[in-house]
Amino acid sequence: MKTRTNSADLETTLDRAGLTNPAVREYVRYWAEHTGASRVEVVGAADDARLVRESLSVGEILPAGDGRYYARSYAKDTARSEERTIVATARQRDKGVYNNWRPSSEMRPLVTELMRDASAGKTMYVVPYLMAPPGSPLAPYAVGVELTDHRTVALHMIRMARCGVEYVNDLTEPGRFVRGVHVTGDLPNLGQGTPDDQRYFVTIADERTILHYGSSYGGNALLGKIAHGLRQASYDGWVSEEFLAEQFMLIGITDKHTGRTWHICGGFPSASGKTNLAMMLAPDSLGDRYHVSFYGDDIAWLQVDPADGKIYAINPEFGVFGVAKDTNEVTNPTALGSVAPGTGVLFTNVAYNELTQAVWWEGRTPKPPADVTGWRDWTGQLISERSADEAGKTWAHPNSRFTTTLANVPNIASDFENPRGVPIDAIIFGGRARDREPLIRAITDLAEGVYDGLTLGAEATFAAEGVDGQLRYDPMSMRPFMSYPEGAYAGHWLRIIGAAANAERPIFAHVNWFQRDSEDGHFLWPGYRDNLRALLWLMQLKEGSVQGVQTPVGIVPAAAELNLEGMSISAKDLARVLSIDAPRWRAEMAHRGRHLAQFDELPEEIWAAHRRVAAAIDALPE
Ligand code: OXD
Ligand code: MN
Repeated sequence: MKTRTNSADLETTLDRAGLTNPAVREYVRYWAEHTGASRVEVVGAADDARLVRESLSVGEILPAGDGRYYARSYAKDTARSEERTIVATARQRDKGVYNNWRPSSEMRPLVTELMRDASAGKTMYVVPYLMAPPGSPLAPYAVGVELTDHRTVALHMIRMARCGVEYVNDLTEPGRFVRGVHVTGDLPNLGQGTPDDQRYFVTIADERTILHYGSSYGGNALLGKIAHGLRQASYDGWVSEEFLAEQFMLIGITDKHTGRTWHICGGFPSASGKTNLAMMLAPDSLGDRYHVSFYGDDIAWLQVDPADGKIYAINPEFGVFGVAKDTNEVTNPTALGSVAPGTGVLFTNVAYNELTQAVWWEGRTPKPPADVTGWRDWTGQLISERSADEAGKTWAHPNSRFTTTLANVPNIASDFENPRGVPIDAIIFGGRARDREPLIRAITDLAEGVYDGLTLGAEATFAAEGVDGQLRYDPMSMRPFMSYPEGAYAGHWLRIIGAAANAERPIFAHVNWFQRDSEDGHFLWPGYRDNLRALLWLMQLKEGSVQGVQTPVGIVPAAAELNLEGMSISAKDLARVLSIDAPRWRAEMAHRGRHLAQFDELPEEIWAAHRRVAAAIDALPE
């Protein structure tokens, strides 16, 4: 018989940890009793070294060289599960197209029951955290406490959020924190991906409660990041009418000659190179003049400061939970620097060499290590014992990750902890489009910018989802994180960005680094560091030093306006990435009309923007 925490021990534990907030203590008491955990431990950043030692000693993590660690997750638990993720509230009118809404009266008892005694025999780690730089005006929305019965999840949280009792002890309103409960469950018996799936990842947004059951993979188990940082925060931002919470990267570009820094944030659907862009360095030929600094690769919260009428953004996170696949010296040297020896990085589901403690993933080098001695794939199988049939299997899981704190990123901005955030000059959207979308098109009208974000999408692949050339729309890259109806979401965007003073309003742009030649398939634009050239043009356009060429879908650069120093591209390819393909755009407009029509109460300004763009495209010559 497993023992559960006894209440006197629990009080002593909370006292010793210095956890004084009475509402947090009450919450811990309830869930410790309900989940049947046999021990409770309060952890924060100061406990990291000890937790690492304990995890190493029982083999939950393995050493991956000096100050680097490695973990495998359960083989059927390797990705965020969108189908099992639910936003629940008491109000049917919160139901949107993408938020998988269910009544909280149904979901709370259901998940609570699944969690009953489900942590028996385990330790419940209490992780108080703050999803904001300390002192931020948005800090009241950023306080949370995650309870988790998985030590590796606590290690991830310490890398991804600011963690410690100091973030909850002195709240003006002690009960104002997000309550996140993570119970792993019996992973081999949860029917992942079958009709009997037992997993539930529920954000009860109007109660600021997150109940996640049935996974220990980061995307489902790090409740501070996606569930709080995006779903809960976007709901809070809407209800309070104060801010936006978006799946956006955030960078700064400094002109070393003038000392001016521009800040750009933006959304990209998965697999569109968002982390590579966020960690971009200036091309060598422009490096003497420009410096790119990193603020964040995945989440930004935006609000207007009435004092100066500017939009300010913070990255609420404290770390990077990046996809390892294809990360190498060319695609993202900054990411490699941020997982160097001594960084405390935690790799998940990459390939691991048990003799040398080296790690490897597809795309790290063109070919896997030639000598397979000691190498195991992400499932733990020795590569040397693979059968002929298994030879084609990847060594790392395609969604394998590295988790490292922001301070490890070599070009982290010196002011990344500024509580006020940084003023935003531009908001960009971009997908991976093999034709139609030019390199960059700038949008100066607010409604057209929001409309562009709402019609953002990723190209359907040939194999999977449907019609070639048609996008899988992913509004603002928030489709998996939408917490309230899309029509209201559009209205909230118009209100928040519209509250900026006219002269301070960010410019919008849509970017695409992925156009290909229709005959031989080569990429028309070199990408990676050279992408900075498009963003520099955007900043010059905003400041009026270039004019660009007006098209129905925005302003594109005149070829001579792009700084191409030290870069090679043929005149033909350049002309192609700066042109608008009228027939392809006409087809796209019809898809967009159907996409937008799904959303109830979409503001008239968005429909008007759609009609304006459609009419201008119709007026283009064939
Ligand atoms: C995601 C992530 O799943 O950031 O989008 O991990
Ligand atoms: Mn993300």
